[in-house]
Amino acid sequence: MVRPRRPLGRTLLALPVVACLAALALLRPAPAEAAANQFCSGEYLAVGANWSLCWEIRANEGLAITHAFYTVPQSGFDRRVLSDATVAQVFVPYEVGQPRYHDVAYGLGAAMQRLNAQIDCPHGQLLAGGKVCRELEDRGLTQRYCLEGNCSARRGKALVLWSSIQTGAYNYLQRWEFRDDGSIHPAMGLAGALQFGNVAHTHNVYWRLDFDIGDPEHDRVEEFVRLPKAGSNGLKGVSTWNQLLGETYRPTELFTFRKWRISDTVQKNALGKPWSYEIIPSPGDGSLRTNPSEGFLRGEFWVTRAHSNERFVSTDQADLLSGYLNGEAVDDQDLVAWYALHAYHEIRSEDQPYMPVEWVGFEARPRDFFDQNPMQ
Ligand SMILES: [Cu+2]
Repeated sequence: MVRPRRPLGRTLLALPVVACLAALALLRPAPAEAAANQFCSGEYLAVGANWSLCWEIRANEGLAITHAFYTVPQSGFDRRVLSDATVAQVFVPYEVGQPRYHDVAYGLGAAMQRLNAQIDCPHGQLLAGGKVCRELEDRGLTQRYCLEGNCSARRGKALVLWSSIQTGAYNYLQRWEFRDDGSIHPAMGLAGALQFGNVAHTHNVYWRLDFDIGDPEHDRVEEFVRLPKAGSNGLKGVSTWNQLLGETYRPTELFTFRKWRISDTVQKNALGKPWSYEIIPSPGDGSLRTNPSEGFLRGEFWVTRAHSNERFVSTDQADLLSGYLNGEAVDDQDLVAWYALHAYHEIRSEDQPYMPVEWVGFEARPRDFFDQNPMQ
């Protein structure tokens, strides 16, 4: 089975299916705080689990989140978190050197498959002609507190949008999960059948996240580091956040608990701490480094100034992401965070005849975005 290949020029110029909605959003003034229904309506508006979202299908990136607000109607809480969240590449090189697939360049949106209401989306609604499932999921126990034998507990909810994309023999499940605690869980499910039998390969999934916490401007990016305290014989530790001052890339580093956050330089919570969202690497994730022609593999986290024409990581011919690093300052600006996960696929017997779904995903969660746990 051969994957569909598309000419570079055509794929990169493809317009969103609901371009008219995006155009409408551009025409309206963007208030610092306003629910997503200011920007979209009908099936493109998803509401639940304290979130209001706008979404669309794009030819290249597939299912895209175009606005995300954390919204609690009862209390009037209504605050922007994201303005644009997409999958910016799924790069799949095989260990024998070839092929090296750049699936977003070929078009995830064009390869979306219809879902089955009973099996794929039993508790939700099928949208976009059956290509998108919107569900409000029970996500299990989220709190439990006991005092003198009296216990209280609560279960959580998540607003989920997902779709199924055929890439050769594979099926990707593109999933966006927004939880009632304010956390966001982007994920890609690897499913379908093996493309080439017993040939190991990696699935390098890149997300592009335009965090606009409170408003689109005034973003800052910081990196967390934890080190043993000098002179403590390893028994004490110290940690801090270091600001990244220019466009850059950073590799994952699990032994210092490295993670990143995007914060607002103006807005602070009731404790005087800046509103922020942090990206938590998945502990089981690895890394892949090849050669300079695939420079986008140098780091897992990238930060760039937000430019609407900088949307993709790579094509068959080019390392685009590295080209976006051109020395622009990233303090107090509108920024985009890029985050990559690498799934090493060592073939196992259980991958035949159809693979069990394997999820590749991470968490972006609020840090001082609220004054306290928002689910009280
Ligand atoms: Cu695989």
